[in-house]
Amino acid sequence: MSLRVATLERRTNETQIHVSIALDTHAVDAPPKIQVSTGIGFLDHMLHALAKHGGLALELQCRGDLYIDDHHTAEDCAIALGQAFKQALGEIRGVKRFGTGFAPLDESLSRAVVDLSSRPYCHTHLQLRREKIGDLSCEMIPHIFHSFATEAGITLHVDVLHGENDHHKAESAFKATALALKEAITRTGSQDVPSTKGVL
Ligand SMILES: [Mn+2]
Repeated sequence: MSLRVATLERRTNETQIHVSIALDTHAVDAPPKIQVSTGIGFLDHMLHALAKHGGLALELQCRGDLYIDDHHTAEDCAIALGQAFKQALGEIRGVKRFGTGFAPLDESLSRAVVDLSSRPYCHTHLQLRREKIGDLSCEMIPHIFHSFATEAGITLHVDVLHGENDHHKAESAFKATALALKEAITRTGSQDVPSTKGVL
């Protein structure tokens, strides 16, 4: 069975991104390589957590127009990651399709639910109160989930159920999403298309 991998370059006047992703890291002996460098420290931290707990190998480098602000870089990294994820996943066949993740981080608890539906939709309820965490604007965090879900072609619901510390809330949200994705992309061993319609 072929390993699910993708590499892509995404270049605009605002950002230049290289991303490589591998979904089947359990099939490889070495620990999955995760190297994220976006120029936004907290975004690196979140994408690293997403890859680590999603069981993904991920290389993502972005050179963006951070002299403007964090918007283009954060959005475009999420777009590129979503595109790479979709490309690596390929046809939705022989996978669980649905995934659920709960992740606490101290006082914060998040829930994420994923459907590899080919129907892009994203709901987020993150309860963030600060303007920024490090150099990442809090308003960009739901936008990252939306951009990723849209480009990946998945349905994604992410809720911070409770929490106090915004760093914890955001990190638990990414970890919960990672766990949900990891379950959804798990191979079932069959070649079945997990839909009554016969196609996803
Ligand atoms: Mn942290």
